[in-house]
Amino acid sequence: MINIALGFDSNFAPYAATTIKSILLHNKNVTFYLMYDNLKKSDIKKISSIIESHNENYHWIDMSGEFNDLFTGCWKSKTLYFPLKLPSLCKDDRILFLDADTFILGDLSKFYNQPLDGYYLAAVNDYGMLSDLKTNNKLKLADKTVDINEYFQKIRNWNNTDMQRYFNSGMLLMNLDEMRQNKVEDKMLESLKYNSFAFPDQDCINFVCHDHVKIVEPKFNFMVLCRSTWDRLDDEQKEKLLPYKTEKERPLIIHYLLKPWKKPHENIPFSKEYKRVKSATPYKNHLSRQEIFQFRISKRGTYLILFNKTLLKI
Ligand SMILES: [Mn+2]
Repeated sequence: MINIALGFDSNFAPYAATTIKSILLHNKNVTFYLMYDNLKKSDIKKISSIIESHNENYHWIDMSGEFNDLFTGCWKSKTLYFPLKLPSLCKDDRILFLDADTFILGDLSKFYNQPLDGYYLAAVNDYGMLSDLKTNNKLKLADKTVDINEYFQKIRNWNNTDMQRYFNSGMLLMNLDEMRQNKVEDKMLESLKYNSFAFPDQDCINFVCHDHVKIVEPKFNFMVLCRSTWDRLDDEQKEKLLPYKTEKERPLIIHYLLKPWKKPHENIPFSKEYKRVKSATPYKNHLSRQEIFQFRISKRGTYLILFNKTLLKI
């Protein structure tokens, strides 16, 4: 038995449906915990029908009263806070939380059932963030804007060694028993009152769980990065990730930081497969704003996309 949680609203329903479909294609005995806010009845119907067609189980969890006044940064959606509530929402011993921009390429059961004794969760180091630390990018906090290094070193007080254990929150294999025993949910919700987090959910979970996380291989949350972030990675890191980037090897879980529905598909790993799986859902005719029309001239490429067809590419 595998418990899987997602959190989303109607804007993300077509992509959450694709994540769910990709799970169902490779896995049996799954129970979904679907946390939602601002979701249309038609989305609930469509996604329920996907899961029912595979004879698996689901629970819809209405989160509309929760997290109303919190900072959501450029994400503009409070759905990012939903995983913090999982220790009380799911009574089972563990759950796999996945962002709705992830895509599953295989059988999750071995990964799901790995030993987690003494850990609150298993997650993947955020190598994209380590790359961004080499820049002077600005980060938006609730009340001000700060330099990325100033934020992590001075405000969060996390040095370089700490950052090697800083994990991405798009994939969290949560040991719910251990979290409940240590009142981790209360600690996370409490920490939101006294801290200004730049990456609200991710930094809050890192803040509370930092010393209790099992860091796992990047193939369990292979983050697809934009080109400049990729270029700044260490050689060792690039070598590890390249087989997934070039589709020579299949990661178990892809996390599309760069969205296949926003960029020309051919530039994004496993995007053909993503497109195929999306077209096997009730959202097969859905197009994002960028798929309907996109025109770009730059050093990195010139293209015109109209109704999901690349008409011009240089
Ligand atoms: Mn994500």
